Amino acid sequence: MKKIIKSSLAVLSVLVAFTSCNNSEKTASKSGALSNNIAEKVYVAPGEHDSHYAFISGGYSGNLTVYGLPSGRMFKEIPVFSQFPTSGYGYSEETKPMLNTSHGFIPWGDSHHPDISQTNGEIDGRFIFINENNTPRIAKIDLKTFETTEIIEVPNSAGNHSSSFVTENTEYVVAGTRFSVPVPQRDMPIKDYKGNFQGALSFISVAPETGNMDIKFQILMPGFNYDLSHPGRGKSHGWFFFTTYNTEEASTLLEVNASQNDKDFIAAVNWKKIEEYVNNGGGTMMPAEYAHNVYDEHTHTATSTMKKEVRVVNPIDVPGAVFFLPTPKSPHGCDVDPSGEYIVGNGKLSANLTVHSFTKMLDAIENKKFDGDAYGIPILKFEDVLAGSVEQPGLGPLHTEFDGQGNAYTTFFISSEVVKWKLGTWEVLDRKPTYYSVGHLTIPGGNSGKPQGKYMFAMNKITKDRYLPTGPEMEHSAQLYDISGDKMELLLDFPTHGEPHYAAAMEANLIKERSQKIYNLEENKHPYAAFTDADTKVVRKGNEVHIYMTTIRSHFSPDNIEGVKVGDKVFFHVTNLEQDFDVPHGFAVLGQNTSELLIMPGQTKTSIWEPTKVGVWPFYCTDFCSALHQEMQGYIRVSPANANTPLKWSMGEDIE
Ligand code: K7E
Ligand code: CUA
Repeated sequence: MKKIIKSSLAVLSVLVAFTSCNNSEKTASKSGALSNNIAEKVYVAPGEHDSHYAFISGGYSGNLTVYGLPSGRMFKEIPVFSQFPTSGYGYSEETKPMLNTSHGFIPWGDSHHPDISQTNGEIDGRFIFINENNTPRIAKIDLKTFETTEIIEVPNSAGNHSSSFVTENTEYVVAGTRFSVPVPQRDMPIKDYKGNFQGALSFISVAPETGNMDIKFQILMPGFNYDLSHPGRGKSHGWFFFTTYNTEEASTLLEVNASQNDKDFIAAVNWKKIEEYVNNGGGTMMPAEYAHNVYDEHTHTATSTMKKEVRVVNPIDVPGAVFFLPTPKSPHGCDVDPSGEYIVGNGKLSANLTVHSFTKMLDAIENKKFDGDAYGIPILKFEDVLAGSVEQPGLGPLHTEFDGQGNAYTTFFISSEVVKWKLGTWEVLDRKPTYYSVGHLTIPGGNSGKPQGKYMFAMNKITKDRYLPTGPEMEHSAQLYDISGDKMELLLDFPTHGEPHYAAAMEANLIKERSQKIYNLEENKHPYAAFTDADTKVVRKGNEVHIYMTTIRSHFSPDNIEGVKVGDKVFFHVTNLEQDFDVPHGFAVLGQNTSELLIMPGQTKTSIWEPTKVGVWPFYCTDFCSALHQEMQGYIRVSPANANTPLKWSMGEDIE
């Protein structure tokens, strides 16, 4: 045992050493000298628009950022799993329920893999989904409004990483567990992991019209780590593929103990078969607790419902539904080419890149050519399912994307490069260094049946020396390549926010025309909305004070309020009466123990203030909205707890 540990650590340290010297070499050589027409290729003249949107995960920021391609300009940060003071998301009363979970209110998340909804295997630009790794959740963002409109928690899961990828008609958004855990959770010795923990693969249905999410079923798999996943497409539509590592089922020192097996598996799941089984009453309902949070565009308010059970399926109860494809050395990315024939397993510690054939897999299954089983799940023979391998393409492969012209692009973390290779012949066609240590890469539409192979961008983990230093940490960096020719051409470096893991990208046209400009005031069904000056009022209910307030350039109504007392809970319900594109108003009051509000045209948002001090306190608009923005202010008087100051409010005259 000791020996194994020592020799494995030695291998790892060599790899680490390789990483660092490789980096410094590139630093020194300053390669990446660009030909002089490069600037034109990324130049988007003032007032012109980019041709593509890129949605880049924020990793530990918990959010999703929106960029333009080819310019690399950041347009927006969409708050998803993290409170966001910039817009008041997760602070306003209306949005707090979005962050509710079975563990209570969780103001932070770790977001990894965005994926855009599809119709017939093509990106349709309706929704974008993204997973939360730490407290397992899947979110849906509506691309009409760029708002997070639904979050569903995933029970029986832990480290929700092989997520959130969608099937070719968005039938399901799939979420697989990275960490196996006791199911259901219970108090047990960690050393009894092997054979007792389980890995849940969740299939979350997406309603065709509304997009509403619901967990249709969970497959309870052996206690491996399910790292990444991809849906079959075209001929393999109806299947889903998951890479696994730690088939050793170790619970400690995984860097060594989970690197023992020569091969781990790709799990191939025939979800159509399981769906049929479930539709006929198969599986069992299991008690579980998980939050389902939905944002209503008309009340501008989210509600959180706690669900009480989930349907689970034991894979060995559905013969012919789940198989294991042996895949070398702790594969990370699991990528399926646009035709659906090739399944790439990116074995992190493997010298070669393994590609499985869907057709061969079906043949082997049909002829029952099994090589034993793991916990009752048949294992296919490596040679029987192998389509081919790319020989020694680089070190530390992580992820692969496709250009739709028969080529694949794989990132290599350790040798810091993107390698282009040909599907079918497995020959390496080109390689380009990245600066440095690349994780994921994205080609617009690369995760669909119809990639648009013009641009590719690599998301790099280390940035040192590419930009001006910003203290010990630098924002991660993305690099944009032109892949329309035979050779990849580096066009641009641009910083990204948080830690980008995956990104989804698409042509701008599909989103741009449908983007919503305002919320229609007539459709505002918020119970505390005020639409005219006559609707504005202040209502006391015990120690709660509800202020129905409106805002329009350049005043609040009311803007003078008296009769509030220390110990009150003051609700500012602010309706933005504007019906013009891009004219939000802000709201904040001195000493408020939360964030500001940013209220979109036609929207109502609520902020709670619990004044602790007697005085006359100003509030104001936080968004510079007009020439008289600085005049957009008001006062609220706070009297002692035992005072008899009558409740009064006004605008445009002195309070009498
Ligand atoms: Cu960063 Cu897909 Cu979470 Cu690989 S993962 S890099
Ligand atoms: Cu409204 Cu500034």
